[in-house]
Amino acid sequence: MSDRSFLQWPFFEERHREMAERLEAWCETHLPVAHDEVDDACVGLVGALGEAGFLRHSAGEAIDVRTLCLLRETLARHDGLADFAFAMQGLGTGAISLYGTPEQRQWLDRTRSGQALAAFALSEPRSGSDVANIETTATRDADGFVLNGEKTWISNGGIADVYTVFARTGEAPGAKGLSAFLVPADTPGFEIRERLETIAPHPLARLGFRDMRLPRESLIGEAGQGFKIAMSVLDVFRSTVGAAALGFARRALDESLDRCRHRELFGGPLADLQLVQGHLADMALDVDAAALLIYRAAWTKDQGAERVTREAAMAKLYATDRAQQVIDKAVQLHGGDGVRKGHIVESLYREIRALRIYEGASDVQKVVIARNVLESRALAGG
Ligand code: COS
Repeated sequence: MSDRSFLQWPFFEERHREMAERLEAWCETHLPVAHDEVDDACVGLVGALGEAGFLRHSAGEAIDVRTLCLLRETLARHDGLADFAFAMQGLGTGAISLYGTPEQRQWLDRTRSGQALAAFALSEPRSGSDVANIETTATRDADGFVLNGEKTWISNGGIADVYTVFARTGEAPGAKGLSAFLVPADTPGFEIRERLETIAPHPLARLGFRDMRLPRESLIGEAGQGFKIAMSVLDVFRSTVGAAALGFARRALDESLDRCRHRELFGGPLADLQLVQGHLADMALDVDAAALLIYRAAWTKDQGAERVTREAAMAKLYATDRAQQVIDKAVQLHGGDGVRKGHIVESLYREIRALRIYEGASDVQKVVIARNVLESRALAGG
């Protein structure tokens, strides 16, 4: 059983602890699922998470970030694909949760029940980190907009029923000329141009929009506000990426503790060797420090902070970078088993890598944190 003492930290309320217990019991009977066919596995996971009621936390008027983080870290500890399936329902509908009209919000009933899959389409072949450089265009016509362009690295791309798509509407150059749109997958002009395979298989695709006609009502929030909408959605979900990394790291630590207690070497358990203890200490420290940053960011947002850009960036940067180190140590402590295909530690090693890239690469998080502390210093008149 994984260390659960963190649930007693003052960041949490009784409802969080109850949800975490219920989820843990659910994970023990439902996870992991087979990953041979990732599309089917994801659709099945979304259905099962919806039926069990957990997806209701993924979207809505008041998103509770602590609940999102607890869900992601617990699911990730049991099965990376289950975490992915849950996370995309939230990220894919985040803009609707925060800025959607009552009509747009009807989609939330379907994504929260697990009947519809959602996706967040921001990245493009020439604009991943540099969001202000988006080239997909949404041109106004008499009835609404005409969408043309391409998106890539889109999670749930190819299996989602609804996409949040960011495009250039041209109110101003750069970041101030973007808008967000709600795009059902069955809209004529929607193309799945390529399915993308990665080291840890997840449903991913490159998508195209060819002369796609969108009604005026598909605009989410105001025209020209797309960059801020994208950033505020990422502010909510970035700490949850850290939480997923934390779940992977906790699992790596748990597996390592079992291994080191039971594997005999030089006449005693591996855990008796001081160099091994050094690794275990580093791993435990990284796990707790990451958890503190994540739940600090989540708690701050849940207290009503308008922006948690710095807290969320710190949580994502630290938790994903340190989880990579924790998992690398776990591989080392497992010896040959650590790199054997199908071993849990081998799959964690593949799962963790993308988290330092997506939803704002580690390098971008450093830029965000540095700008934030410099700005605070300037405001303080230092
Ligand atoms: N919430 C609300 N508004 C925000 C914001 C946030 N988190 N971050 C920036 N803004 C606002 C700024 O205040 C600014 O508005 P004003 O000009 O009115 O002050 C505007 O948005 C532009 O911001 P900025 O000048 O910082 O834009 P940049 O193009 O320099 O942004 C970074 C650069 C790198 C920070 C941004 O593009 C980013 O986060 N990139 C990573 C994106 C990402 O996560 N990609 C992965 C795709 S999802 S898998």
